[in-house]
Amino acid sequence: MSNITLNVQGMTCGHCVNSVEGAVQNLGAAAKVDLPNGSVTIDYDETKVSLEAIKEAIEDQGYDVV
Ligand code: 9UX
Repeated sequence: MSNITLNVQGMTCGHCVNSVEGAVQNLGAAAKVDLPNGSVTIDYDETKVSLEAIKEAIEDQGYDVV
């Protein structure tokens, strides 16, 4: 398992949290958004899903991974 914290721009409300966490969870990874901090902590199995796919899923929701 791998763990990483990404900085994600554009998350400002609870619906954003649900969108981002849901998109990552759909890939079989665990995500926890820290809204005040503008970050997302992700636990994932790198043999099952790539970090690149996780970043794309977040960006597809309309947020910028920086
Ligand atoms: Mo809330 Mo987030 O109205 O993009 S869903 S700001």
